[in-house]
Amino acid sequence: MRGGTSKGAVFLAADLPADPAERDELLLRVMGSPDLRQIDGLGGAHPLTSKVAVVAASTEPDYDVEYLFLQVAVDRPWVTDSQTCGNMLAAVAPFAIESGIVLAADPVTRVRVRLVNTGKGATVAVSTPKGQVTYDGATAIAGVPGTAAAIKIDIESNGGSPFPTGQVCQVLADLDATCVDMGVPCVIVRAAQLGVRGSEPPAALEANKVLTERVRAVRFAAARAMGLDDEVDKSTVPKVVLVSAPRHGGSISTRTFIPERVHQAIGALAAAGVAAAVATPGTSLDGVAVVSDSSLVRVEHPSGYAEIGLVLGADGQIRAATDVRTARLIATGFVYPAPRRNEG
Ligand code: NQM
Repeated sequence: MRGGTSKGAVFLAADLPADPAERDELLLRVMGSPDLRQIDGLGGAHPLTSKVAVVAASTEPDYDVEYLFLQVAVDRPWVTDSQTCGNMLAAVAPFAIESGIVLAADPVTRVRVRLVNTGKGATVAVSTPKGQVTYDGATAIAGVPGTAAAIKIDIESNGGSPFPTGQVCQVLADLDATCVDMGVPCVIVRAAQLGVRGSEPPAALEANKVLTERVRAVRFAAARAMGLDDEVDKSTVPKVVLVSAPRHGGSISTRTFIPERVHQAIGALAAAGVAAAVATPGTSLDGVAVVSDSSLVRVEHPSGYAEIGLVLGADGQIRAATDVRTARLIATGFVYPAPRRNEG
């Protein structure tokens, strides 16, 4: 399925081995990793197209669905559950309806999803006229050709502050940095402090070795500050977001290291984190972001922009973020995993 600007394989949990090591070994063979082209599997040779969602009915009273996200590395024999993915979340909700986990309503079905990786929740509204999922519609999202049915995602902040270090701005690896977590931990730094404009194409940023070393250093420092695994090579978080002044009428311009490749757009939950920082005074975005309405933040990225709604409580705290994505069912059926390599 395509979910937002990502693509991956979506499985029922019951169809995969229960043992995580066995499951991950199987998923590497399903996706064709490790191999830069993923020529022998379903993967699309980029982290954004090498994703897996594992879906099950929830036994928790507040949720319908359990969604475990797994990132399958392209060039390494490595699968990690260190992050969730807001883009694939847009695919998980219609999948849960189509596989009978959630009963469809007419014309919209609200699916309450527990994000297993983070323990947080989201509500996803899927277009289901006459009780049938429809992927067709008039909504365009940047980074995806054409239009499709809108899938509205409400991301709960679960009451906590989005700033996990307790500070909205701090110096990390000699940079003014904001650590934020609206579902995917991010560290936000100004592109100018790293000697780049922040409008460069992803490939140019990936090829800049001086830059990528500094990005790695700030990622390491932020992982420590946020209490994450500081063995950054074993995790895909935090993401490093380079920000600069908006160029197309938005609130902020972004380029996001996820964490080695640069996103062609921006993650849905990463965008929610950037929006939270835009709406909060005193962050590393001060003097760069243009804030006209802090309840609707337009986050520019390499393919266009994402529009994030913020729901603020009476105390000014961020209660939830909303994002509109689309999804598409591309194929259903059987996948034939590549043979184990040591078996020839
Ligand atoms: O931040 C890519 C994506 C993502 C994550 C990544 C995501 C999110 O765009 O919610 O969706 O940051 O690795 O799929």
